Amino acid sequence: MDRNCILIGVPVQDGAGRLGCDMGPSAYRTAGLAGALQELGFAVVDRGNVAPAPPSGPQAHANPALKKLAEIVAWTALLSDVAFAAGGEGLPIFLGGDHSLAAGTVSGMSRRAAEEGRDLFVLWLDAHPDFHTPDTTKSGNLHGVPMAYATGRPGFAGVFPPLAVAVKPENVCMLGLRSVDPAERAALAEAGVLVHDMRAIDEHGIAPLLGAFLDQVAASGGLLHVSLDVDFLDPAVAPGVGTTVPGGATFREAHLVMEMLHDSGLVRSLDLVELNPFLDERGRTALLMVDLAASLMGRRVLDRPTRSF
Ligand code: 4U7
Ligand code: MN
Ligand code: MN
Ligand code: MN
Repeated sequence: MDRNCILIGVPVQDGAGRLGCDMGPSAYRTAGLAGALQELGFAVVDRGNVAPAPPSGPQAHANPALKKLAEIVAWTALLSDVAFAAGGEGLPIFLGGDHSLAAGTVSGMSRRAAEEGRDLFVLWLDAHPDFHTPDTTKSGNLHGVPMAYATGRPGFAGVFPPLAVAVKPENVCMLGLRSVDPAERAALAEAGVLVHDMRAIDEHGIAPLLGAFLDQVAASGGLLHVSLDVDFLDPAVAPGVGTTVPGGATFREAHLVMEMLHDSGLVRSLDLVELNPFLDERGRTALLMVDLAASLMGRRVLDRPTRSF
């Protein structure tokens, strides 16, 4: 694991259906992310927040439900370049911001991997697959499309920035799904994405499912990008999110995923997305996300700080 950690604030909220995700980067800083990583021995650079120039006007599309298309296209183009560059300098952690940011971070990291002659693998930790296209989304919220974009699904040509290197669908593992729209279900099956929904986690336990995927990444010599949506977690432990879905990952399931990721040594980049501090309770979701990031970066269970709320 790279010992240089690069924090990049991405205060995008135009991809989500409600306001508040733009405060995510501040909440992670307030919850002590940089200090937690420094304690683990990382050299941490906080680059502050990035933002694209505002678009000159709306971008037309046949789907009238689409919201803020021009804005999200601008974020995607910017973040793809930012991720490509930062991915070559250290381990970038993207502090969202809504999940539309992954259209940029995943596509940029995919280009970075190709530059190194390797494949990008993506671990997608989310209640949702975010596998809509601009044509199939009914809500029109573009945080529901980034993985379809990054894997090169049809429907983005001439709408989103052209992809330098598409992620192979068979290199994607989605863990924790429990809210999938019909169009997404069909597209996931057609593309051949590996999906472990909450029922699979209940039946088999999360460790063997993740372990098999990590073995596959290691065997192929790939780079691993992790995209952690707050709603992967059960709303009982992580209320600070716009899209709560019951039946999510427990505190320990989530930490175990992070601990296994650390032990694998495979992670090259991380998204922390969908935190909505306006909906949080005394910062507990922000603190949990920081703790999870610390577990991923090597903090052991017995070294966890004691906290009460
Ligand atoms: B998130 C949804 F309909 N599929 O398209 C949609 F259920 O980044 C949700 O995972 C998208 O939180 C959720 O609006 C996007 C809905
Ligand atoms: Mn998501
Ligand atoms: Mn989600
Ligand atoms: Mn969400």
